[in-house]
Amino acid sequence: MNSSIADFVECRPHKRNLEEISDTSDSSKKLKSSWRSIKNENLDLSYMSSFLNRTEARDAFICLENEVEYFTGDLAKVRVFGKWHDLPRQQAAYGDRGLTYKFSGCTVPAISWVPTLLKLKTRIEDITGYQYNFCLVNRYRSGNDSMGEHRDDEAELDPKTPIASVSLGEPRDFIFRHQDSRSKNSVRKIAPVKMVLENGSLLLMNWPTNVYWFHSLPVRKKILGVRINLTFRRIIPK
Ligand SMILES: O=C(O)CCC(=O)C(=O)O
Repeated sequence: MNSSIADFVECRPHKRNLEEISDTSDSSKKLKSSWRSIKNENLDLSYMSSFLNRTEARDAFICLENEVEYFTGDLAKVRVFGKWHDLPRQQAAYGDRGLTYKFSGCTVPAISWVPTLLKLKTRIEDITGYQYNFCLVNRYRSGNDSMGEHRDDEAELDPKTPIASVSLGEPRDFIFRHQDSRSKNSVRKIAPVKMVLENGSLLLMNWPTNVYWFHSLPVRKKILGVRINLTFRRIIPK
């Protein structure tokens, strides 16, 4: 692949970052401004809109279109209230050897890393200070494809390692809703948190966001373009 993804020079620590950096040098100011912090009751997100510049994002998108093999057959289906449906998007799972991923009642072994995912994983690890061993790839063919409301709170995930979500291609709305305020009849009225995940962006869902908040990527009929999303996760090895 093009070397631009590999040749990153700006490594901005996150685990050690925002609160802990107290000096006011130019580089420190730049570092602070590169992350946007989004907070609400038990919601803690860090968002970097230009994790990848335009060229890097385009290169990564093209490479992933060549490298990623999406699930077919039964793995491309989802069970909702006991009935099987086609997934409203394409999906694939990559990771360290021997790791498995639980998916709608099936256990799927992670495929070995492909070069572009490995390069992006390394860059995220350099920036954040966290280590990742698994990546779920979701490909949205158009605005008709979507992801239903859910929490990433599986027991096998290390809860203290933020899920790191990279977006490539078409920008899409992303919505968080608090568990106590998900229906019209909910006693508590907590406003949803809405954001747009831009091309080349990185979103960290920090603990305890996935304990209390559900997230979804709704249908947007007017959107015609493709979007690829990568969620890097840390699965606790058995
Ligand atoms: O495509 C997205 O940004 C949503 C991904 C997501 O919610 C997930 O992988 O759990």
